[in-house]
Amino acid sequence: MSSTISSSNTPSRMKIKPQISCPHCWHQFPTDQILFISESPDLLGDLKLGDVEQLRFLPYRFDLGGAALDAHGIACHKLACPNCHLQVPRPLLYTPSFFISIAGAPASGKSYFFASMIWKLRKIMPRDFYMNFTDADPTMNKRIREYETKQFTGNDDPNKPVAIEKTDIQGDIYSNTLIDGHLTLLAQPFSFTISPLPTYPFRNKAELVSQTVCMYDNAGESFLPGADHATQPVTRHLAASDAILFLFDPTQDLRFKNACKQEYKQPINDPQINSSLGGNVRRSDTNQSTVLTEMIARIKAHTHLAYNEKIKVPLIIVLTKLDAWFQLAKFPHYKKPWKQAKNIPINGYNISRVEDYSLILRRLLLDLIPDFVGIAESSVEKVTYIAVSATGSAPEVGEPDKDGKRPLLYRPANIKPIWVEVPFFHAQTMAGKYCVPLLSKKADK
Ligand SMILES: Nc1nc2c(ncn2[C@@H]2O[C@H](COP(=O)(O)OP(=O)(O)OP(=O)(O)O)[C@@H](O)[C@H]2O)c(=O)[nH]1
Ligand SMILES: [Mg+2]
Ligand SMILES: [Zn+2]
Repeated sequence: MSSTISSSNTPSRMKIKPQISCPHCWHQFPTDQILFISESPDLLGDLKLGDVEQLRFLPYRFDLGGAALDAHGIACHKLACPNCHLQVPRPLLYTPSFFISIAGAPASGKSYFFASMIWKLRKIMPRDFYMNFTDADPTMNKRIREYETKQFTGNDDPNKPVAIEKTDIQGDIYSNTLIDGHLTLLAQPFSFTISPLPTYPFRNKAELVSQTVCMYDNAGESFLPGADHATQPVTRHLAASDAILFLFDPTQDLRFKNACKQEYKQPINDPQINSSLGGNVRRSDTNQSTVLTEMIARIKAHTHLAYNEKIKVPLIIVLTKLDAWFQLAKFPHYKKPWKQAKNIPINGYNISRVEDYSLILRRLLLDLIPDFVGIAESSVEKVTYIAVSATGSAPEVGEPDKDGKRPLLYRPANIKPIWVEVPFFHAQTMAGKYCVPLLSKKADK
């Protein structure tokens, strides 16, 4: 079967991996157990997914091009996990996977950040690193494409104010399936492939840099204490991830907000800090230190770590909404952390610059919320602090909606993200993945 899958639309050089992890249920299985999704309209109904889904099957007939044939002789191309029956993006068969969890309290800025990060990576990877960053499966990434369109191009007019809606705890970014006979709700992964462009200078490293990245955007409520259930393991990706981005929102922390008010000479124009501006500002009722503690407890429980053992996967604390509290950070500058070095023909990632900023942010957090730093660093081996802004500016307060609430809105033409791609590069580097070349300290001089 392996040779059959490789023969159709994949360069012959790329070998099929012997084992893969499902990005929905994290079940690891030998690749020759992978199922196909039938395409004949008469083969509706699947044992695990219900009546409206196409039947999943283990093929035994193939056409001359190597595509699996379903019971009605129709060639099938989509693949599915043998455990949960959900669709597995094809590039996962050929390239190493890299799983990233995005965690954080409700309204901490996860969805805006996720959309900005992906939007920027699609641009920066080909332009600055000669790598392609693209959807592993466009249908599975429909939601993130919608976010990107809304946030950056606008559906018709880039000057028309828009908002990304709050992530729901149910709906089309979740899938219901039967696992061990129980109806189970799983979070939809978003997956992307990274592969070198023909202009990539290190062709012999092509296999090392190629990968499929899977990420998750949950509702903040799913990270709150008490929300982790065996039949709704929507945040179990935390235990399977190669890196975790925990989003901390300074505008939701009273100590941070007070420090901002003291630091800024003029009134701050963000309704999330300055309540006199009005607007329907969403906030988490649960303290963000508690959300971090809960996340750590879940990872330890599901990876069977002892209470005193530290988590080994890197943790990036992403401080969001930097535009609202930039002055407090007192950065000397905030330049992008990569540049063309003399000794390499493409840009190199300046890890030491990111670490210098991380120290500045760590000091600020130690001053304002030392308990948060304590929780992170006593439980995780590698912690880095990175400040970002998904939008680059404050939201404006819109006209009252039908419920009389005034929404927070952005005009796509005005959105200018700051450093949103850096947590991704850093997560990869910290996890020992070769995605972008590193700039040596000497080259940075
Ligand atoms: N000033 C500023 N506000 C932001 C930024 N990113 C998001 N926001 C605001 O933060 C609010 C919450 O953002 P979301 O991305 O929806 O937060 P979330 O973490 O996905 O929330 P849930 O889906 O409820 O978990 C929105 O009202 C945005 O206007 C930013 O970079 N700067
Ligand atoms: Mg969200
Ligand atoms: Zn699965």
